[in-house]
Amino acid sequence: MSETETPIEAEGPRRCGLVAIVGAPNAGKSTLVNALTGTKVSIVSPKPQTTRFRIRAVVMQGLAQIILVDTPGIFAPRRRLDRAMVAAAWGGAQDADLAVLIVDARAGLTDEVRQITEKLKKGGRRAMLLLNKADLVDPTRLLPLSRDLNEILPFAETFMVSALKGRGLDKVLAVLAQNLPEGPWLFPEDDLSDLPQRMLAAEIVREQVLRQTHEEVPHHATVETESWAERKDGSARIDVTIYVTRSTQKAILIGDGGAKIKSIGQTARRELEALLERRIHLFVNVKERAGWDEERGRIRALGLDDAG
Ligand SMILES: Nc1nc2c(ncn2[C@@H]2O[C@H](COP(=O)(O)OP(=O)(O)OP(=O)(O)O)[C@@H](O)[C@H]2O)c(=O)[nH]1
Ligand SMILES: [Mg+2]
Repeated sequence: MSETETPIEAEGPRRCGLVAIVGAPNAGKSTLVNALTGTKVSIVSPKPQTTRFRIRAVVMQGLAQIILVDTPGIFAPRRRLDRAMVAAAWGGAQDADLAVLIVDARAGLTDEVRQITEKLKKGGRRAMLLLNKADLVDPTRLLPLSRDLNEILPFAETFMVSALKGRGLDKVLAVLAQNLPEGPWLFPEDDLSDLPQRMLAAEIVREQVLRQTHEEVPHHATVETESWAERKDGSARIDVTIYVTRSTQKAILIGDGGAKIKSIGQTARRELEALLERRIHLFVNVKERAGWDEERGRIRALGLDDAG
């Protein structure tokens, strides 16, 4: 190398930091994390309380490694499961270098959002505001919303984006990168997510439960991968169990002549094959297990700490 050539390292310092994405349920946190990483690391559904545990995703932006942490939505918890989810969300904000509060612009400044913003302020963590779903509202509504929220907590930055349409996200990445502390990267550049494959399989099945069933079923279902067997032909056999709390929920999940569970299994299998780029044989079981959402073991199986 000649003396005049600049090594890449000299272009600036390496940066690395944790950015927690927090907000009310259904604000679009997981959609945002998927859009920023350009891949599916976290499941998304139209129903609130889709994400149950923290998921880390790594995005490289120039010399900065942005470690995004998707968190469960923050709401008033009732069940043991809900308490553990909300605790995981606040824990994510506490551990982070930067918290991004994401607000559904169409829903606006709800009581829930106000409470989260006030608590975020008390935590004293550096915070940025991201008004999401800008595609659903008249642009004139964004500025007043931003002003009201910035009155409660003066945010270091306010973004207005559509995570779904991918609008405004380049700026988000650029600003996040600039605001991370200098330091070495914590993860290999291609280490996209910390979700183990067994968890991924369970999550993809749960996403279909959320999308294909309604009312009380989605929030009373949990999915666990029971076994994962590699086959000689390069495919894998995955056995998962969906636990529900009542026999009526089990009947809905199975559907007439098994039609519903078949449809859930088929869609999940296709999705898994695309994500893992291999053939998958997926076997889905449904079991009734009253009170699993109050059970320590089931909650720990989700990777949640259960202090309560
Ligand atoms: N129109 C529109 N819809 C969006 C946008 N971002 C997310 N959504 C939709 O909002 C719903 C909730 O999205 P999620 O990403 O699952 O929301 P979340 O905040 O992770 O929800 P929880 O995990 O339940 O807390 C889904 O139906 C998304 O498609 C957006 O920018 N525009
Ligand atoms: Mg989510």
